[in-house]
Amino acid sequence: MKAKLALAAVALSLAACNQPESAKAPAADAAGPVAAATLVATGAWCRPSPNGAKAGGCYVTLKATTNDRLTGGSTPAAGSLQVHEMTMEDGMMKMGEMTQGLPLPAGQAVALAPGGNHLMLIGLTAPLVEGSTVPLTLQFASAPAVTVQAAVRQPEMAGMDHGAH
Ligand SMILES: [Cu+2]
Repeated sequence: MKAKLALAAVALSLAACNQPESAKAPAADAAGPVAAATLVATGAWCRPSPNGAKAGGCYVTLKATTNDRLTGGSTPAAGSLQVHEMTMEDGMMKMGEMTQGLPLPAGQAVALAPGGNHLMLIGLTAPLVEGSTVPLTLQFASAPAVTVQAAVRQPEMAGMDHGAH
């Protein structure tokens, strides 16, 4: 249910983003340095990858100063880093790359979390080991790239995890 709401919000944001880029104010001088597109990334973490897994999920909370989009990234820990979304298809959760990127409305914290949008490390060069850290460089449509150190750990809300054991 939570994921559904998040996806609805994403759809709304996408609609809002369809305004032409040319509508942007041409001169930022008068407004001062506040106009610079910057991004704050907090609480980055990755799930430990099971033995032999070639992909892993990572999560982070992003807050942009101007309307922006998370378009992708890179990490030395894997061949590629993609932005994924979860969708419900025929009663099954499926994930896929957000080819348009993840919308980041100005001043709004956008959380990537288990069950919803996430960062996918594909082609892991080594297993993600609990207790280690993984550098993730995130790329945005407007803001300069940001590198975060993601802690590899188990999900916090273990009580909500009805995983198959
Ligand atoms: Cu994924």
